[in-house]
Amino acid sequence: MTARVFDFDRALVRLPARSVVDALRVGVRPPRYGRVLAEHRAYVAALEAAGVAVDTLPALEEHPDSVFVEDAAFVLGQAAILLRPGAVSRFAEPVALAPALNRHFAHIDAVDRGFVDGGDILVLPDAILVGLSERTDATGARRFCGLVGELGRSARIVEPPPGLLHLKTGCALVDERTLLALPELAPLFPGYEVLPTPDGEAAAANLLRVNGRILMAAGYPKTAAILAGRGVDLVALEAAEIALIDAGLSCMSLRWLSVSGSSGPA
Ligand code: CIR
Repeated sequence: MTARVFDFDRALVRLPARSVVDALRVGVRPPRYGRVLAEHRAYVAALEAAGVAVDTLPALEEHPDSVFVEDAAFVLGQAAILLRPGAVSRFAEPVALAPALNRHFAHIDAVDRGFVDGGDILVLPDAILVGLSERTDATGARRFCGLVGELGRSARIVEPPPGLLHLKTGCALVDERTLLALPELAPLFPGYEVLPTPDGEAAAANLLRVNGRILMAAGYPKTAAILAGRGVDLVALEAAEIALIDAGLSCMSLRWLSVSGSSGPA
């Protein structure tokens, strides 16, 4: 059976640092370290229960946002691309991640100009999208698309409406033909069925499809009702503490399929 873009058997995560209380985009209050740690533990357990072997890296106190490994690199099958996060305090995170990526990937490349955060990269069955944002600029996005092209895959740039931290703050793949997305993002996905996030539940959009499961933030009953009955197991995870720093479930891991024959957009 051909693998799907959300079939994964490996993931890389990094333990949250105590300095996460000083992370970027603090909203109503800073997160509590103990609660972030608890959310992270449950997240890793959910990945493992979904069939993923997780490599957990040590916390990096000097990088408050380093628990959000997704923003520092992009991984696909046997290859990894170091990104260039667009926030000054996150510039060094890709370098810190490189030794771990070297352990897992035969081919490693790097975006060498501009800025790209992994939260702006969405892998769909027919395309890899990179969204422009305050963290991802046109130069970085073009360099990223070039590197993806060298891997024999194609990526294209999209321009989501302003206001979101990242493209994936507002959308996620539910199955091979369906996304959950903020209504204003729907035009970015021609050819797909787009389930609009229900009123008051925009924060549920950053869910994570992993193999036969959907990991979603707890506390969004209307979204859970929409997703129920679509042939996937729904796993609700506490994510309220990381939401205080504008983070969701996709950001806490890099995920890939290590066995050969992994699928993805051509
Ligand atoms: C930041 O502002 O960079 C972090 N506080 C949140 C990063 C969330 N990352 C993601 O959605 N991919």
